[in-house]
Amino acid sequence: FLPNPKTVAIIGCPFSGGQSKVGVDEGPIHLVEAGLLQQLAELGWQVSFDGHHQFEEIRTEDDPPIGKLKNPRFVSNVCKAVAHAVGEHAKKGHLPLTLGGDHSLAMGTISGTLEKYSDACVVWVDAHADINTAETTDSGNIHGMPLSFLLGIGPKVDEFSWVKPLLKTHRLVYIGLRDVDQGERRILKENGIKAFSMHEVDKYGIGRVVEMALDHVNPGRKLPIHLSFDIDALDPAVAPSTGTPVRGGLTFREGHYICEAVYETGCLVAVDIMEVNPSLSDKESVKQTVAVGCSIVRSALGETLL
Ligand code: Z70
Ligand code: MN
Ligand code: MN
Ligand code: MN
Repeated sequence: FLPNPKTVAIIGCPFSGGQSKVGVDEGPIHLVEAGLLQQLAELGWQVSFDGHHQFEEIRTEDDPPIGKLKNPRFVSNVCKAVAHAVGEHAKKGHLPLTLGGDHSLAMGTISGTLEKYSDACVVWVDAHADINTAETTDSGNIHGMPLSFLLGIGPKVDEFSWVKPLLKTHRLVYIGLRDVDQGERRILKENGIKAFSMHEVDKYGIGRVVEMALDHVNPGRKLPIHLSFDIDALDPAVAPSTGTPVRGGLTFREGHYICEAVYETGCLVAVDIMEVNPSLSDKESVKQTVAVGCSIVRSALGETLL
């Protein structure tokens, strides 16, 4: 799908409005400072980076909840800007790599991908399903909800009417789930959405899981793939610095294997790396998490293939 020479367009999104812990907005800055751009250049990519996105902040006082949704206008405006940025890069034939920031941003990134590739499928790697609706959410944190908007599931929220429900349920697959809310379980079941939880990773091994996941969303390996990777999919021993660590996660190799296998299809058109929070846990843990974030991205962009 991508022209040669391959260009990756980095979109740094220092944004934390989709959840309530401070610090996740510093994720992109740390990933870039750790040398991610040079590392991707060494892999043979042309790297384009226009600096981290500057968002016009809407303060919480000026952004009261809509129903249960917290910071709805701020999240909506930021995601809309990100959708535009991702869409423009994709239309130029570049591979947008979005550095989060919290996972509400995926409402923007996937909307942008679908603008250029309407038949794109999504591989969502996460401990969480992020598919709550305005009705089912307990927390009101929009980073737990992006997929319901992209799929058009649940009550319409005017503020998010710009999000076109272009993603089809059969074009979404999860890997790594282990902390799924009751309401989300019902949504997955009712909509027949394919999910490979940690149970399936144990049962079949990561090789078979990725093969089955790709067979489901991308049978002939002909469709474009958007990879959305929440760092909390990895075990907290591997990636401790994140807002909602959940034990029993993917090993270092399992996480990297997913990325390598997706790259190997030749169908990858966009990548998100989300929820790296450098303000949580000690300095060594932060360093480790940021380094893993960089190496996950390198694997997704072809590093480990001989
Ligand atoms: C919960 C919610 C979530 C990440 C937490 C948690 C969602 N299902 N996502 N941490 N990355 O609030 O909706
Ligand atoms: Mn570009
Ligand atoms: Mn997530
Ligand atoms: Mn998560």
